[in-house]
Amino acid sequence: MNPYLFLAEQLTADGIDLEAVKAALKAQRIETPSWGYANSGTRFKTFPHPGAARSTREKLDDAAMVHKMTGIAPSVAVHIPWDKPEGDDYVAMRQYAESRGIVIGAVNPNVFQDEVYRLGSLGNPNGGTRELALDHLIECCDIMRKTGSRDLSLWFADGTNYAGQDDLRARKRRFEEGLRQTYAHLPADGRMLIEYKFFEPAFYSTDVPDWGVAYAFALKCGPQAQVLVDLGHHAPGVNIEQIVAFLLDEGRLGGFHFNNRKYADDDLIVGSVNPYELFLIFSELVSASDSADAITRSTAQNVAYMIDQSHNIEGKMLPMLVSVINCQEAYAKALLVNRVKLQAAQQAGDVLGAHEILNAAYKTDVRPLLAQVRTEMGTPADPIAAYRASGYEAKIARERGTAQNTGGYQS
Ligand code: PSV
Ligand code: MN
Repeated sequence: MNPYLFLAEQLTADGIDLEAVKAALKAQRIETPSWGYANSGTRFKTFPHPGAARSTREKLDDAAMVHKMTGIAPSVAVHIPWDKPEGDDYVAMRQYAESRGIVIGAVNPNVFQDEVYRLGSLGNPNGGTRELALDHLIECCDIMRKTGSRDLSLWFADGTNYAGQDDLRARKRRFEEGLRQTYAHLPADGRMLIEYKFFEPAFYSTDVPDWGVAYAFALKCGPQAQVLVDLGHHAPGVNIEQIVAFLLDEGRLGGFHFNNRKYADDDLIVGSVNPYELFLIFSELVSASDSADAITRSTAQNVAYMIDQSHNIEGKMLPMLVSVINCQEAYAKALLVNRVKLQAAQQAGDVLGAHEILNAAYKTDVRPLLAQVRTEMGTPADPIAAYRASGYEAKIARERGTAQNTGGYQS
């Protein structure tokens, strides 16, 4: 029997509405990052990859190919100034993306690379430097208007390296002020997503170190400010799905940066080390998108799902495709949780019964279901095989050669 039909029969018998699951999978959207298509490295070495994008246009071409293969990655996050176009022509950038069948997604300001930011940006003790940072953030709000982006995605490298280096309360106040001012410049329907990171590059104190601080700042700014959860930015053992649940319930979960953190930060393929965690995160999102509470429901339905990865030794396009597919598989499994039975087991205090219901969905092989969904969408049933067979990898290597720059950090 066809594996999809076999699975469909089983799921339907278990009370799962298969048509609703397929519709949700077709509507799933994962944003890829422009910086994931260019060369990047560690602090020690960059191993350039043949064919890696050398310009923003090439990054958009590659993102368009990922979308063509998967059908669920139609937008690209940009990093300014890494993606600053010639003559600041952001309208042309938007048009180029659209001509490739994709759109510009989140705008990521960069207030961490210039010499002037040695002691920070919005938290800098120097008022002139804070002004410069603010000007750039406001410029990015204008870029959002030109590119049609909904989200301003904020991450700050700010912090201190030594006790006594700066006044911690004063830094907090400077941040609050800078964020409030930025908020005032958001486009009418725009959002500000505040990303946290518990360490690096500052190692003694970090100005936005965890979700609680990001949440507090978001509350102070207003309803269009929400928290961005980067999976790479937690200490080992932190229960990320619980943070997700809390922020969803508070209406303050704005988006994700997907990746996998084994040692530190954000450069491994999402779901590669801990697919169960990714499933549990998606499970919270699926559960919230069906919540009786209107705020929780609309928050879940408006989450921006973004990948934040820049691969160093595994190539560029294939790891991005695998990342999108891992998110798709985790979401598919989360959609298969029998929530009626789960709730009944929870109410009955059936600890392991509830755990088993969740795990039954996790253990389902969703690949036949996804192949069917992709076929119905008119995209390749096996995106990886289709990409390998497309000749794209050889074509870009031939046309672009091997760029020597760490292009993820330059346009
Ligand atoms: C910082 O580690 C981060 O997660 C932020 O989102 C940056 O914008 C991104 O990585 C790219 O370096
Ligand atoms: Mn990030």
